[in-house]
Amino acid sequence: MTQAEVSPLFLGNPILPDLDAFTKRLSDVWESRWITNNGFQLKSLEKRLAERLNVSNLVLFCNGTIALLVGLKALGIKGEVITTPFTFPATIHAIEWAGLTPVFADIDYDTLTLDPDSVSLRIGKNTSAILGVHVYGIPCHVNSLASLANRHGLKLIYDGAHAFDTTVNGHPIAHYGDITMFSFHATKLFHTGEGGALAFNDASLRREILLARNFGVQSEEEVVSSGINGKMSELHASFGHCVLDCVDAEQEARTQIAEILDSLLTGIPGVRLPKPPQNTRHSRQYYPVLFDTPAKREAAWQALRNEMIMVRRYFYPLGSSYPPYAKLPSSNANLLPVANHVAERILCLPCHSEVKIGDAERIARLIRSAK
Ligand code: T4K
Repeated sequence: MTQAEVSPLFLGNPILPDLDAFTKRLSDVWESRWITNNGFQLKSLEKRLAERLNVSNLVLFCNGTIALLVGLKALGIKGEVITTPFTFPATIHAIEWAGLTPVFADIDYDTLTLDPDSVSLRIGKNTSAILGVHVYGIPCHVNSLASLANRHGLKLIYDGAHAFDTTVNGHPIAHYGDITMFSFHATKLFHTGEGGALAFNDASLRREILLARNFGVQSEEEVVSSGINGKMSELHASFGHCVLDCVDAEQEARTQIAEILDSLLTGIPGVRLPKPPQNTRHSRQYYPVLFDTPAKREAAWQALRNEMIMVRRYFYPLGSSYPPYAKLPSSNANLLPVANHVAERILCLPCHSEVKIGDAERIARLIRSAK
């Protein structure tokens, strides 16, 4: 086979549910003539997801970015928010769009999530919140961050875009912090094409969040807050119902292939795998590996891409280097040594149901020979 005939092995492989099942759901939507704004498909999906993720409050949104923005507003956060530069741009941009200032803290060498010691050094008189990211589905140091937030009277919000079904000591990830955002973009384990959600424990936030999702409109005569359009349509919610039926099988396949990759990659000189905190189950949203030198990462990236294995350097470049944030005092690379080290050495590998054992072996061989 020539290279042109080889089909790419993408980093993500969206679950595509049975088309007949989706068509059936769509015919219900047609019949109802209700296409968006708090419809039946949305409300029933919210209920199913709240049960699945074991949370008392879950509100669906059109995407995770808008959900995060709404979460920041709903918590009444002002001033500075301490966060990680090692994330997708959406985390940091949501802070900026909410009229707040991001302050970057460094990450932990093993888990790649916010380092609580670095966070504590960044807390100042203008800090009002900590925004942790459960990057790749690896949970943050939730107990240490909670202690810090409590001690300093800060809100604690999590970007759990990657953390569907992540648990800590058997507790669902959304039990930690004031609010957790999930992304349901097509590339996520569970998805609705485009979509997202906020999960929270304090039911009194519900009214504010629901209003914010729908322009702040309370009734035909009353607009009570500066809301936005964060609504998820019935078409996306219908898709989500069908995807949810397939998540367990996909999750099982990812766990198996991740275990195979673990055994093939462990012990390769110059390669290390992140270490999630103990007693956690992580979602396997992405499969990250780290190289001992940037040159080796680039060599592996090129070798894998040459074989149409579409690996990605998530999350390089660091958020602290984006032009809108590069001049912030906390963006100084000397303050973020681990994040800068990791961003130059990270590579995410495909890890989903389309990755066969032979693919995993090929990936490991190419990584082993990268110089
Ligand atoms: N916070 C964090 C930590 C996040 O990672 C994200 C999003 C957010 C917040 C914001 O949540 P959302 O507002 O998106 O709900 C993608 C996604 O667009 C983004 O949702 C995701 N994180 C990010 C990590 O990845 P790209 O531009 O890097 O991915 P893209 O579109 O190139 O897709 C990746 C691979 O997946 C491709 O190689 C091919 C495959 N793919 C992709 C799509 C869209 C498919 O096979 N089918 C598809 O439909 O951003």
